[in-house]
Amino acid sequence: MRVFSGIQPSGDLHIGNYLGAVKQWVNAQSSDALYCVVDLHALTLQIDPATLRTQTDDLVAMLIAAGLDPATCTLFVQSHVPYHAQLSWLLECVATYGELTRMTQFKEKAERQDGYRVGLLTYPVLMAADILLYQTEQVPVGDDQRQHLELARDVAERFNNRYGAVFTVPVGVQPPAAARVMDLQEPTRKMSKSVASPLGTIYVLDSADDIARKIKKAVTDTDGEVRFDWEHKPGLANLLELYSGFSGESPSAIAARYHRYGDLKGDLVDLVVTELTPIAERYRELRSDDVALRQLANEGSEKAEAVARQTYRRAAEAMGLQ
Ligand code: ATP
Ligand code: LTN
Repeated sequence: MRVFSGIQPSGDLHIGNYLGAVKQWVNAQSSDALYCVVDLHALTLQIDPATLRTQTDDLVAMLIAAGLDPATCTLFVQSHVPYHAQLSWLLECVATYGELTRMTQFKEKAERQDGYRVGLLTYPVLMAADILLYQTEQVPVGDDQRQHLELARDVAERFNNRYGAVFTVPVGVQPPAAARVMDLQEPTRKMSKSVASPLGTIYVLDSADDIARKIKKAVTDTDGEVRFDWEHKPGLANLLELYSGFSGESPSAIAARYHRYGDLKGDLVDLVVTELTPIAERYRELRSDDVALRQLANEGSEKAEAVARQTYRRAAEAMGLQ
């Protein structure tokens, strides 16, 4: 089963990224899985060049620390493989302006700034290129990427109908719990790398003390009943989803075992700290050797490029390029 997914080096990894995406990637890794640090996507918003460079190395190290094994799967950096940008252009001539302007994430991000970049609009086409270059069957992503994935499927089908069967049509896969982790302080907004919310976001590299403080201060409600109910008790539902993401038990089964918010929060702190502490330790080791890290990423890029080249050539020829 060919698996592909990507993540932007746009800030520190939080537990939403970890549970929604990275943990699924680790479980799905095989010689047929490719995972990509999508640095080209990070250019759609303002980012300092030196920061982008550092965050790309940070994220490669973080993904290995979280359990991706570069000897098993292919881990690489998007801009190292030129076919992503090249196929993206071809697909921009298949996707329509109307479908891109309808993307929720584009509308939200464009609203927050003046003079937003064209790349913010065309970003889902680049994402489609990422996926389609590898004849991907499954794309493990969080819930917020569903609409972008649907676009990738539409573009693949339209291309195949118009120019001949070149692309596999991919499907998105979400984890059973924690596919959309919400901000701990504002449980109606998703936890996000690029929105600063110091108490609302738990980072994978947070200290045990910070994790405890953030979970203890997480917003709940005043009725005091432990029950899994997103509509009426979003803060508590979010904590139950997190608990489920870390333990594998279902949110309702977890809720049934607790009577007090404080007890639930205390056990959640232990679960999170136990899983994240060894990741942070491995991360620090890996990050202390830049040369070895870059070497691993370069090897991944070579493997990816060999696959991407073939699909790109087929797509270009099908469209009439010589
Ligand atoms: P940004 O705020 O810069 O958009 P992000 O935190 O949304 O960043 P991405 O790099 O866009 O992170 O996403 C990487 C992966 O993490 C994607 O598969 C995405 O669906 C998933 N993801 C992001 N935020 C969450 C969340 N709050 N809950 C679950 N999954 C998430
Ligand atoms: N748009 C995604 C990141 C991303 C991605 C991909 C995910 C870029 N290319 C290909 C899956 C497959 C996001 O999380 N913001």
